[in-house]
Amino acid sequence: MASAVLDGRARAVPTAIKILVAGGFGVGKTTLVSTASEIMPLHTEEVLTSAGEIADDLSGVEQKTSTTVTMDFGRITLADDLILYLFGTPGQDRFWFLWDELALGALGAVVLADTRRLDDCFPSIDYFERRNTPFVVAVNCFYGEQPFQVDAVRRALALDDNVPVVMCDVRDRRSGRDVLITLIEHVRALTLGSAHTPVSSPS
Ligand SMILES: Nc1nc2c(ncn2[C@@H]2O[C@H](COP(=O)(O)OP(=O)(O)OP(=O)(O)O)[C@@H](O)[C@H]2O)c(=O)[nH]1
Ligand SMILES: [Mg+2]
Repeated sequence: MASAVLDGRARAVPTAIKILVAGGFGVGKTTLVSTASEIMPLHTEEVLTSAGEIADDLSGVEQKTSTTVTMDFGRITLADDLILYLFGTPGQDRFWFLWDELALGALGAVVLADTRRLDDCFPSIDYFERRNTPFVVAVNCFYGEQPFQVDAVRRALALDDNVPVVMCDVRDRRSGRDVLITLIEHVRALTLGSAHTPVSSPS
């Protein structure tokens, strides 16, 4: 291929991987895709109206004014040879019908959790467990606070020992990137059956 060889030097064609960013309503999925993305992210936000007050629990995110109605989309280059395409799911239950389409071809998932509403991430965890999709649980530390330890979250969610649980602040680019690196290393370990293959940074 013409683009694969430049000036006589073979150039690696990057691997592109589809990743889902899931979790309960208002847990920070759109924020994670936005801060991590190196391109202008695509959002499908609609304004929350009083009609949704019964269905949408805004406790802890009272300042939230909009919700994702289809998906978020972003891209991040994790290494010279590794690009992730990020697909954020909608958080409201009534958009579950979109999940199978969004999950098609995804190699892994981030399940965001908020320890004030931990139950909200069970449907996402169940979904990925049923599909055998590798996932990590990332606890979004709202206001930088996180009263629970990783082990306590793991026990509360009844996670297998091999499922990584990490703390993060989705408003911080580096933190979001670290979550994605943890996921890729987890996917690699499961695929290769090996313990740990670090992701090398782009030069
Ligand atoms: N203080 C604080 N606010 C946050 C944090 N993460 C997200 N937020 C806010 O919480 C709200 C929810 O964030 P979103 O990123 O829209 O959440 P979402 O999971 O995409 O929401 P849905 O698509 O409606 O399910 C927004 O108002 C964010 O600004 C955080 O770590 N700290
Ligand atoms: Mg959203």
